Amino acid sequence: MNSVRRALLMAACAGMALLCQSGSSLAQDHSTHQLPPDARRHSHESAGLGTVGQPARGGNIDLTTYLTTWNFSNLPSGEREKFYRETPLSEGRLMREYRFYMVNKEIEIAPGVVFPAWTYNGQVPGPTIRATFGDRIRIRFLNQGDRPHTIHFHGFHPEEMDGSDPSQFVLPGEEFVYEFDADPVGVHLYHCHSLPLTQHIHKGLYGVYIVDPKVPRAPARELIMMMNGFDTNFDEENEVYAVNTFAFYYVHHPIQVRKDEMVRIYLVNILEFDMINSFHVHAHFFNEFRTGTLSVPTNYTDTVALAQAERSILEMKFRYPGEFMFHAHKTEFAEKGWHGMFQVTE
Ligand SMILES: [Cu+2]
Repeated sequence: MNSVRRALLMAACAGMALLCQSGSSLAQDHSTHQLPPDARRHSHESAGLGTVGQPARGGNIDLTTYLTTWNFSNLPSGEREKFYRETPLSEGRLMREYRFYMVNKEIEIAPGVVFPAWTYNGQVPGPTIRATFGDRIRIRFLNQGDRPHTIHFHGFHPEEMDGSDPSQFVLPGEEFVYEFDADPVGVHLYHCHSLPLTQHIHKGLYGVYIVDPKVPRAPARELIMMMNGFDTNFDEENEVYAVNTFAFYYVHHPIQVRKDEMVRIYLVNILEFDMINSFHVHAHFFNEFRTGTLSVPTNYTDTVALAQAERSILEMKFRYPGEFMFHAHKTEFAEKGWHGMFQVTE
């Protein structure tokens, strides 16, 4: 292709990424002779729905594993006990004990884009905590960072467990033990509450906290999604948006589900700087249980909007096999990384 035609195509594609699949693949004439087997998805990517390239540097956990991991269930036996232990209490309750540590760590948030994160246990989002209503939760938190940090939980707890007053900030090298009952039922979150708060949150110190009802919810394929973003140039605006940290990760690694099976999504918005975030799924509708606190759905829809710290449980069944997008319905966020795919099989 001559360079003038290529430049014209690329200019047109920059303005109309969604409409330029054929033009875009022509523009990438070096690679057309080696199209990967899943050409359809890759045509999405070359059309602008996704990054060019794959994670190389890493520094974070496996984000497909993250979707279905709670209470350190991703760790092999022997390793897991260093971070999580459960002991029976009276009346069927469990004591759930966790080890959390804060550590500064560079993580990759888009191919080749490394972010100097502040993390719980070396991962963003932090480890998911999950308990049954009434269980006792005890978290031993060690600050291995270089400034004061805390863990502030959403949910009931006494004042001294709130982690928000400067007198409760955990200094570098020090340890604090948070302890409270799992209450109320729902999908909640935790985050650092040190000052300045915007910085301590958007740098990566947050995670999901789920409280199950005593009578368990119906069996389902359960997925954890935290909508987040990253300010890579410190201008108090996000340059990269995602669900679960890495831009377009689930475009490259579609989430596998079965047609007609119940899919339950624990959705949390922790996005800093922007007023609102949203979740939209293509071609299907879901029941929404806002905050997950009530047993009846509060909405039946294909799009939800959440302010920071708002969250919802979404339950849906895919009626059709195939590939279906899910993304922020704030188009800017979708184009900057908050975009994924479900792959539905029979
Ligand atoms: Cu902090």
